[in-house]
Amino acid sequence: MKLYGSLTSPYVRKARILIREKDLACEFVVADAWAADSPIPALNPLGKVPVLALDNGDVLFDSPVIIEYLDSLKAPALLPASGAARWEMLRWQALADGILDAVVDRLLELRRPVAQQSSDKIRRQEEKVARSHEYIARHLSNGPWLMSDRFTLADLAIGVALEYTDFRYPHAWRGRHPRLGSWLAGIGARPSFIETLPPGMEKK
Ligand SMILES: N[C@@H](CCC(=O)N[C@@H](CS)C(=O)NCC(=O)O)C(=O)O
Repeated sequence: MKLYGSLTSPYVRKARILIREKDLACEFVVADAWAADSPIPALNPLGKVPVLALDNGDVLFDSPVIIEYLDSLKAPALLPASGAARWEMLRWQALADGILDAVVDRLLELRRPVAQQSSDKIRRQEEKVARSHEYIARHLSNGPWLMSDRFTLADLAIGVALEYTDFRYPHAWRGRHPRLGSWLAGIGARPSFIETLPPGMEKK
């Protein structure tokens, strides 16, 4: 099994963290989706990472599909197979992925020539992030986990989304949500998170 992706993509990082948490045998192939000679479009017509190449020749994308496949390989499940908890967990993942989409869209807009940037678009993405942080903070439990009594996909996905906010859209959100900041410090201390930090964010 091979996971294709970049060291900075948060969608790829979700899969890398799950692989590390479950100690799965999977080769990580560093591939840049944007490079002219990228192998990614031949594997995924959408031209996006992550891509998971299975040993039987099948190829899976995108990250929620890859997460669900990898999770099915070894217990304990980080995503429940059925019931209300499954839908709640998938909602957390959808929220996390939505934060990633908003931070990526904001970043791509800021990378355009200044004269072509839309301040409306940037503000709209920043509002999505702010509302989502507020939502997560409001739904925090008193313990270390968002759901259940152990680490789950909810913690994995939201932890990645908040650290990606720090990476690409650093701002003082902890001042508004100090408990969320403490929660993230706990999740971010897991070896799976530390070992997959994007270059430049490594903890000393
Ligand atoms: N919904 C996709 C998003 C993946 C995604 O946007 N990946 C970015 C890297 S962070 C990418 O490959 N972008 C290349 C492109 O959009 O052409 C997923 O969850 O896998």
